Amino acid sequence: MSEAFSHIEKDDIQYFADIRTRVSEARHIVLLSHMNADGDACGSMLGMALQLDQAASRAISVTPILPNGCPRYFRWMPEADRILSGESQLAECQELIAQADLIFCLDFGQASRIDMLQDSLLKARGHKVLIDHHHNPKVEEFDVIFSDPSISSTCEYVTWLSKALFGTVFFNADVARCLYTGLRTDTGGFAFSCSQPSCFEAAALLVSYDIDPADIHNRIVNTFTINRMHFYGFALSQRLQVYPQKQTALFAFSLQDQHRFGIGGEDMEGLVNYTLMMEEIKVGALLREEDGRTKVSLRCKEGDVNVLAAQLGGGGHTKAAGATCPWSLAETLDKVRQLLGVYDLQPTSIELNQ
Ligand SMILES: [Mn+2]
Repeated sequence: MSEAFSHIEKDDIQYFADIRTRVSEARHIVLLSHMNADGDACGSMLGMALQLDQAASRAISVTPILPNGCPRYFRWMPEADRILSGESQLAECQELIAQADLIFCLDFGQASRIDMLQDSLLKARGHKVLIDHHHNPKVEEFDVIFSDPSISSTCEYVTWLSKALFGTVFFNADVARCLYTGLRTDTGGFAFSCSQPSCFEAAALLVSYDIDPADIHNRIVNTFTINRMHFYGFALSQRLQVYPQKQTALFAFSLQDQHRFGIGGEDMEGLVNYTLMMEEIKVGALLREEDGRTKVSLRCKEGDVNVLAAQLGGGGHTKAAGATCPWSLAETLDKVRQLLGVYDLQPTSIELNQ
């Protein structure tokens, strides 16, 4: 293995002794990740929590918290049942955040990404350590920042940072399964965001703890309900708008579309990537109506959708970004079509042979 933590900057090392001391002296540790958690959010939080259980000798509690809980697709992860939900256990989460000595913030760069827990985090007296790979973190909201958009995933970052902090003494199969999951999901199965060797070095290190990548693949990918599969068919045949002249495609779903199939936001995870499966399409979007607002996901093969997302009040990565817009589906669709330069165009119609 080459330089074990090539991403860990020399400047970062000054913080390690302090963090180790804080971990060993903490009584209450909280780990937080973002709303609508993905594999990287759940994996980095649990992978870190399982190590802190062992490292924090005096800790009374080590508590992972997600704003709207652990999604169904990731409940198989080791100790996922420990994750508290801000939505259904708000008072308990607020109290834990308030009394925490140490708070690890994983896979998000600004407090607004944790929704109803935002104020609790901003008011908390505990030492806030950010570990993240999104663009433009709000540095004033955290005490120590480990943030690098060139890293594949927060799980990779946690792999190298925890190795730098504790060595690999707390690594085991459970930790490795959690961290491998985020590495796997944030790179689309090692397809993108993995041009740096360190991504594969992290994967190699984690696989050496006797985990089964094929089993993790099945648990992540082959999870569709029958309704979700029918919804994908409906989405592709009825809701896909293609603008070849602008190399752009998008989906837009009303609340009614979602109710009809009995599916929610987590069921659409990954659907936006279907736009990019068309050879000529370079930019894809997915709009999903929620109560009183519309979520937008953006993807691209070339260019920078983080810039587009920023114009909608959101952000993310260069090739994958998103925004939560306070407008109706129709209004948001107008704005997105303007941003993508397809406002005056008609989408292609499906051409079928007779
Ligand atoms: Mn991530």
